[in-house]
Amino acid sequence: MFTEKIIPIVKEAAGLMKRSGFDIMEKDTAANIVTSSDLAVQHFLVGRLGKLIPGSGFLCEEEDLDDICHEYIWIIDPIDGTANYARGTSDCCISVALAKDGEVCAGVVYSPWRNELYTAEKGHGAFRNGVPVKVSDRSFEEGMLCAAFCTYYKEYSQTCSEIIYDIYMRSNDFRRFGSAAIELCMLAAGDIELYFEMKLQPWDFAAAGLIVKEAGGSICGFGGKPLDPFKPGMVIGGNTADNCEEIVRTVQKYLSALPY
Ligand code: 2AM
Ligand code: CA
Repeated sequence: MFTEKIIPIVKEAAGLMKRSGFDIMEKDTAANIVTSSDLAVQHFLVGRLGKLIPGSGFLCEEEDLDDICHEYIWIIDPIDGTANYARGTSDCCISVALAKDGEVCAGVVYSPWRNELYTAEKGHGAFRNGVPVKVSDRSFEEGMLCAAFCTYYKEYSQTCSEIIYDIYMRSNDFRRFGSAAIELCMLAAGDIELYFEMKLQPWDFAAAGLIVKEAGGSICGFGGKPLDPFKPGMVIGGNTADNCEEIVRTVQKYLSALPY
């Protein structure tokens, strides 16, 4: 099993996520930051995971290592929820996915301050701290939605807010934790039921997307299309296929095509 080999490396990498003494740098916009810890965690993971599968490639958030012409590709977010991390709040995690021949086959999401380790291997179920998890059976009306307003692309925030409002008015409530990977893992574990993000990067959803599927949930892109683990895209999730499709339909009331 790949996850057994990935877990100790990810846990060791988490030791580089210091609570203080890291530097914060801006990327393309003031909202988009990176810390010295993101860079240290990514550097460590690339070195150690590359040795697990010699010849494997990498798609990572913090460095231009995009190199996806390989049988095995690691898709890595060294810290998902960097804004939370930089403020000292707990909702941040390391996300590592392994794709074989273009399909994600293993996923590990580790949140040290929530003390949650989510894992999945294709065809073998999903786990939180070693205990099997599955999605809840709540209805759409009882569902808790996680979504965000597209912080990195605020030109889409108005549309996002209309879609979120529409779902919110017909469901139980809405939460925004600030880490897509954690929110998707919460969907897998039955803590929330509904998920919508206008535009995520592959490293935000690759590992957690497999964890959702292995927990019996549904995840897809705009129009219900399968997600491409190497391309940015809209991410829609549901505890059931029906609830996922209801979000797909809701999105289509506001958007006839992806705006990017
Ligand atoms: P990141 O920390 O890896 O950049 C979707 O919500 C994604 O947007 C999150 O997974 C997170 O990814 C990023 N994000 C969340 N809150 C944010 C904020 N306040 N500012 C910028 N990016 C944020
Ligand atoms: Ca990140």
